Parts: sequence; structure tokens; C-alpha cells
Amino acid sequence: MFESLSNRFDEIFKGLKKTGSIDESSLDIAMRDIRRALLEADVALPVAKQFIEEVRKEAIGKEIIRSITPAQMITKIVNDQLIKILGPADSEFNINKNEISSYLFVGLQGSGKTTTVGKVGNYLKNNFDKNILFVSLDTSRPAAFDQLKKLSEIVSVRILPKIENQIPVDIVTRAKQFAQLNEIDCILYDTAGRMNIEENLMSELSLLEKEIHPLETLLVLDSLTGQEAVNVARDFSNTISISGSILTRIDGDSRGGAALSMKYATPCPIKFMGIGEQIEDLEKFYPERIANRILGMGDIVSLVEKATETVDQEDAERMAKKIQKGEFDLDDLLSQIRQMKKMGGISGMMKFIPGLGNLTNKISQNSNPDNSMAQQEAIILSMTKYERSRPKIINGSRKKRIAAGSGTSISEINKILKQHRKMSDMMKKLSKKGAGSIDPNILASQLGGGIPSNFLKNKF
Ligand SMILES: Nc1nc2c(ncn2[C@@H]2O[C@H](COP(=O)(O)OP(=O)(O)O)[C@@H](O)[C@H]2O)c(=O)[nH]1
Ligand SMILES: [Mg+2]
Repeated sequence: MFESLSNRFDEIFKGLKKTGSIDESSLDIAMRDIRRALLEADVALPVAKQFIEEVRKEAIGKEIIRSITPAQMITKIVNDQLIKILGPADSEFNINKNEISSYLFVGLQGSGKTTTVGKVGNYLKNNFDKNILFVSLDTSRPAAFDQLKKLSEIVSVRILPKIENQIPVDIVTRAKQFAQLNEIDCILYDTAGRMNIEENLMSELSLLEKEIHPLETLLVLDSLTGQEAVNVARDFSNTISISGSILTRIDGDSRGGAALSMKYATPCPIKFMGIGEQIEDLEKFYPERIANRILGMGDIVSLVEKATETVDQEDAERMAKKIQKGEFDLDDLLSQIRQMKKMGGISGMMKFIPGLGNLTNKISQNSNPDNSMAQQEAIILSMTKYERSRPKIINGSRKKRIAAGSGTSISEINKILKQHRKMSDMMKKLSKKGAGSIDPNILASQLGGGIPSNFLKNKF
């Protein structure tokens, strides 16, 4: 499955490893290669374009973490992006509890509808212990009923008997009656396909949809048709309401274009995939697993995930130590602002300060308006390294320069300096007398620059 794409990614990542560090130009080369690999895999052009744009955006903004290489970081970014475009993840069929569930299978001729009805029937019977009825609405080919009948025998489920010359809509009425009488839980409707999308097929399906009220309408697509499958998906979803797709012949698909482009055509999930001709050759479609199969880099991905977690924790612990020692400069304030953005609020910081951890859940996460954090960040970034480590030297003319550089005003600079002063005073007090000496409300208000008033009323 997806071997050729997988091999291409392998080559690209090997190339990246050689470069050691990733600069703008090696990133450009990697992105060009990834784009080419995707197009060769028959991924739709807009999808390939969007894919590399997202990867580049992520890669450029990424801080490099000590224990992992930039190449590993990019691997992880590509992996995440693959998962994103293969999703959303929803690989289960809805099943009604107390009434009959109807499933309508649609798709082009030869896409694998009838075979898939057999596979899904087998799946529902074995995993959910359901009473299944197969119904053939394919009246265009005489052999269609016989094919489904054979499958019903293999799976050991009922099939609605054939009445010559009955039209599909009438077959549906009969199927419903049969299901009521025979305590059927799930009706699986197989339909006729055409070689191409055409008016007749669509109006017939639209009629059947109204008649059946399917719980799920599943679009069966041949993955070997690559991005053409995407056009088919778009055309079908213009006429009827598709709840999910099933990609067949994944076992023969070395490229992966259909799977990777599908989201572009329809927001509904790929639920299952056919991986062979036999009745049990049906697998749930898990975007994460597929991405892993394509990249074959599961180890690196979990390595990067672990490293990212540890770095966040190390940073916070280092900061907590500085706070305890009473050494807290504007660089620390800056990284605290950034950290806070990443960790989702003051509580992320406070849990590393002994004695305050258990209070964190009482502080509202909404107390840090993003824009004010962004402004504070801009102000500190407009200061020199020296100014940041010795805030005391920031005089009037320096303030003027910083205000101009950050697009703010002198009063904003004063505000942040005052905030820092108050914080560092409090930190000193904290380190001398222990957490008990500090009113957590006041500390929180200093860290976050404002907390909800009802929080202040709480007694600890
Ligand atoms: N290798 C492989 N063959 C499949 C798969 N699904 C269906 N087929 C084959 O595709 C052919 C057409 O399938 P069929 O169910 O008759 O398609 P329909 O015209 O849409 O009903 C048959 O020979 C099936 O055995 C699959 O997942 N893998
Ligand atoms: Mg068929």
C-alpha cells in the first residue's frame, strides 16, 4: 500500500539528514521534492500546494529543540500534515438502537460496491451481532442479483428474493416490509453503477435516497483511479448526501492519490478501505496509521513528541528555580509570556511553584487576552539584551525608542516595567518566606495581568 509515495518520502528525509541543519534553501529543496512526490502520487494539485504551504509555515515558526534534529522535526510536521489531510477520523458506521438502520451503497460501475456490501454485512454481523438483509437495487445487469446472492451465502445473511421486472423504488418498499416481518436490524442496499457520472444515475439515486432515508450513504470509490476518484466524489455529493466513503483496491494502490486528495472534494470521512477481494478484506481507515504507513517514521514522530513535552517541562522548571532565587529579568518575563501562550495560561506556570500547584484550577484560563500578550512580547523584543537583563537602566530616551520599535506608547512600556517590578518583588518575598506568605490572588493577577473579579472574592 502506497509504496511508491513511501519510497519517495524515504529519499527526501534521507537527503534532509545529510544537511544536518535546515536553512531556508534546504527547506525549499525539501518542499519542492515533497510537492513533486505528491504530484507523482496523483494527489490533486491544490491539495499538494496547500500541503507544502502548511508544512513550510509550521517549519519556519518552529523552535529547534536540543535533543532532536531539524530533519526529525520536519518529519513530524509532514506526518501531522498527512494525518490532517487524511482525516477526519471517523471509521464507524452509525447503527440505530431501536429501529432498522438502512445503508445505501453508491458509486461508479466496477468500483467495488457489491463486494463492499458483502464485506460490510460480514463486519456488522460479526462485530455487532446484527440481523442483516442484503437488497440488490441493480436491475440493469441480470448477473448483479446473483453476485450479491453468492455473497449473502458466504456471509450467511438474508437477501431479498428477486421479483422479475420490479423497479428499484418498488424493491425498496418490499425490502422495508420484509425487514419488519423478519426482525432485520440493518438493510444494506446495493445499487447500479454507470461507467461515468450521468443524469439518469443521479436522478435514480436521488429518488432512492428519498425513499430509503438511509442512516448512512456510503460512496464506494476505486482508489486506483487516483485523483479522478475525487471528481467522482464531488459529483456524487452534489446530488446526494454522502456520509462517508470507502476506498477499495487499496491493496493495489502504490500511490495514494485518492486517499490524500479526498478531503479536498468532500468533508466527509473515509471510513473504511478494501484491501483485497475476500469478504474479510475490509479495514477501518485510521488517518494516523495510514500516515505512518506512508512515512514509515513512527519512531521519529514519537521521539519528537516526547522531546517537545520534556522541553516545555524543563523550561517551566528552570523558570520556577529562577523565581525562587529572586532572579527574574525581562527575558524571563518574555519566555514566561511565550510559555504561557503554549501551556494555556497561568496555571501551567504555577503548578511548578511549590505550594501553588493546587490553586491553579481556581484561576480562569481566560484571564490573558492574547492581544495584550502579543503586545508585551513586542515590547520586550524591542529592548536590547542588556536592557532586558537590567530593566533599571531603561530611562526616558530608551523608553521612547522601545515604544517606537514596538508600535506602542511610553505608558505601555511603563506598565510592563511596573508589572515586572511587582512580580520580581513578590518572587523575592516568595523565595524568602515560602508560598504561604503570598496571596495567590495577587500573584495570579501579577502573572496574568488580570483575573476575574469573582475569583478574587474566593477565600482559600
Ligand atoms: N483487489 C481488490 N479487488 C477488489 C476490492 N473490492 C472489489 N474488488 C474487485 O473489483 C471487482 C469489481 O467489484 P464489484 O463489487 O463487482 O463492483 P461494482 O460494480 O461496484 O459492484 C471485482 O472483481 C472485485 O473482486 C478490493 O478492495 N481489492
Ligand atoms: Mg455491483
